[in-house]
Amino acid sequence: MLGNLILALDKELAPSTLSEISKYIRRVKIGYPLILENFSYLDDVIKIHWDEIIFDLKLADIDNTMVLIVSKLLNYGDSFISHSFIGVEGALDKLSEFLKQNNKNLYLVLSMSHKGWNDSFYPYLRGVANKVDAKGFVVGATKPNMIRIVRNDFKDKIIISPGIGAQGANIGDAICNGADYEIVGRTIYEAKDPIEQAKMLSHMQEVRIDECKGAENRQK
Ligand code: BMP
Repeated sequence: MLGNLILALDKELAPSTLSEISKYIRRVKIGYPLILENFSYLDDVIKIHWDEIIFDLKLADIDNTMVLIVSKLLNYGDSFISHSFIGVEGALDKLSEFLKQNNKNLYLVLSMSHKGWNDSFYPYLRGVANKVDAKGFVVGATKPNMIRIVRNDFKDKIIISPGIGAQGANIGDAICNGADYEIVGRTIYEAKDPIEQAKMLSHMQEVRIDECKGAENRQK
């Protein structure tokens, strides 16, 4: 069984290791650390068949600049993450239109996983999200209450959730609270045996989901 995991590839792993990991984790998220370290490594990443390659550039700029940035990566990925606080007019309107024209997806950040993120802005971000046709949202796994709120506000959107392991959230908990995918970085790429770790996490996630969904069904 394939888990609902996304590998945050913030450091290079040997292509052969990555290829093995892709048997357990079918989605990968790539951000600045990897792009800046070795752009040509992206060619190795895209040779592997993934269900989705997500570029995490946390875009936060005017429309023209964001379109120029994503244009450079259209051949490498399926989806792009942008901040939502930049608003719609002159920013997300053109970005989402451009991505749609190129058959790419947009994810918006609605709540971050770190302590300093201020969720009192959420009503504003929700308003922005309602005006943009995004595939889904980023909501930290360290904030299960925010996952529940976003899930309730956006029933048909995909929620991807970082913060498992290194940042303290337990595998499976974000999904049990309404997320679709859990994003894991350091716990895998810094493990002694990243392949075994990916396999184990995928299994642990499945067990945890069975547990909570089973309990939910028993309550019904
Ligand atoms: P790690 O599992 O090593 O903590 O990595 C989490 C990944 O998710 C990193 O790539 C980080 O930039 C990203 N991320 C996050 O941790 N919190 C957020 O709120 C949004 C993110 O994209």
